[in-house]
Amino acid sequence: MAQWQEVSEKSKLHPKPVGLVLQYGTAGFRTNADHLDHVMFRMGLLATLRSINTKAIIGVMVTASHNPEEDNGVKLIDPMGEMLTPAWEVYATQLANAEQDHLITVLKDLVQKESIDLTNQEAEVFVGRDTRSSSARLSDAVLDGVTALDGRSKDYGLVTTPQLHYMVCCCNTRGGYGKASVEGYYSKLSQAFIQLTKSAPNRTDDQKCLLVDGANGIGALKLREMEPYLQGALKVSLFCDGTGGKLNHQCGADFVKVQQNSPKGINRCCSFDGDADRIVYYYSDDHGRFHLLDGDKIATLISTFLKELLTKAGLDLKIAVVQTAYANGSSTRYLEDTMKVIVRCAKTGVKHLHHVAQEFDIGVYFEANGHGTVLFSKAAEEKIQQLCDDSEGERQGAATLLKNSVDLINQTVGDAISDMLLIEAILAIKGMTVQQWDAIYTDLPNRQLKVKVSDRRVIDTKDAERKTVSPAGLQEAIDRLVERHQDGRSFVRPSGTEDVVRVYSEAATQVTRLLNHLYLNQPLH
Ligand code: 16G
Ligand code: ZN
Repeated sequence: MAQWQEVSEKSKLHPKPVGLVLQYGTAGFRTNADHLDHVMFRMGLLATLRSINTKAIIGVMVTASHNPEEDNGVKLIDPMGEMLTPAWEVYATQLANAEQDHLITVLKDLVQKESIDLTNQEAEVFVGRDTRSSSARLSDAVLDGVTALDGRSKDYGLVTTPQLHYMVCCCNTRGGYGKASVEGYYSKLSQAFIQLTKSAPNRTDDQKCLLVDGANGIGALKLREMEPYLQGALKVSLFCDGTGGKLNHQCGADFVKVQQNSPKGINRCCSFDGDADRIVYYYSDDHGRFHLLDGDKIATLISTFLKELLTKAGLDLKIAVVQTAYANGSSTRYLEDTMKVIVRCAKTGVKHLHHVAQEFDIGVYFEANGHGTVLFSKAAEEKIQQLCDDSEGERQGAATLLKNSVDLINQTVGDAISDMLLIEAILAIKGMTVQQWDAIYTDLPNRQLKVKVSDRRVIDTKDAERKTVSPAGLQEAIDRLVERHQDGRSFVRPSGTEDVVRVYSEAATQVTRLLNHLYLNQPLH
């Protein structure tokens, strides 16, 4: 077929380095930008086939998120704005690793397995990219791949990852989710924010001002673009805005979370990551001590707010919080015991949390690292809308706040800009300072480290990564250590993005065994 001939010819312009093996990991492909040209071309091909297969628009985002500027990556977005379905991740890996003369065979195999009819089929792919210097040429390679299979493409250029998810969802729902343009995104979110904060008429200037660390990335650029739409309802002071520093270098959500340190000594502040799908908050207290409000604290604030509104509105909707094994034990305990909300644990990676959150009327999901959002079922959205129309007084007030929250939240994926606006609105409506928010519960002291091993795949886990099943004896050894510490908890899991094993542990205190031995006369072993 002429089509295969063209793909074969074009693929020679994007040659694969012989022997290079990459994997479609937790959030797509990620590695040094110099090794990705062939992967991008092939993901253009894959997205086109997926578009024919689903009869919908598919997104391709070029970014390596919080990783260093020298890296890059790519991930595909499925029709409703969610992550690519796992079966196709396998195809993505096969395609990326096919040697040059096998590429067409692998493609034909896929077409056959998925019964894709290539004759007279329309395909459309949306492409977006972050601010990395390599991103423009790499997204051109994606576009080449789409064209090679006669697909149509729309290049959104510089956008945040969540913005591209939003565009895909808007178009596939024929405008049902919003207008598929950056202006549409800014208007939808800003209007909802302005409406929400009308419920807090006495906001002080202090409450209206927020310091934002843009990780020297796309989030800074887009937030600046959005500011006029907010009409002064939020005054953002941006730093690490990409005008001087390097992407993600000593700034951004991952740096702040991992280093537990702020890029500057400051009051209420938040940090985005390199593609603006993560956010963490923090402040320094009077003694200059740094306080982090991570994804767990964010999930607590949001779920508390929503639960209170449900009660006021008299709406019987099932709300749950989805966390990962990294969630601080204090947050889980607070949510279950004090807030009385259902808490579920999912495997690391947004797609896993998203999936579990879909089981509830309202599913709030956040990873401790700040990636998360809220999902509302269709039925929940309809009930909220109905109550806005049919009720009055306090019930209607609560329903309207719920409705505006739905509009402000980007339900396709975690979105730093949308999350930030929601948090700012909640703090304003509840008249809460960042310190009061922080005091809702106190984190258990915890540590994380990564260990290089020769083969991380020897570690297999179960129970949402909280227990190991292999190698034999490892879980028993962890259990023996953990049971010696009050509120002790620890787990080991192979990373989905790096060739390392991650170790997490927490306990009620951080007093070392040596101190216990010296002062409390406890045995050292
Ligand atoms: C990816 C995930 C992030 C997860 C991290 C874990 C998405 C969009 N991103 O960055 O959510 O926390 O991987 O990395 O899903 P690890 O497996 O190396 O610990
Ligand atoms: Zn990210």
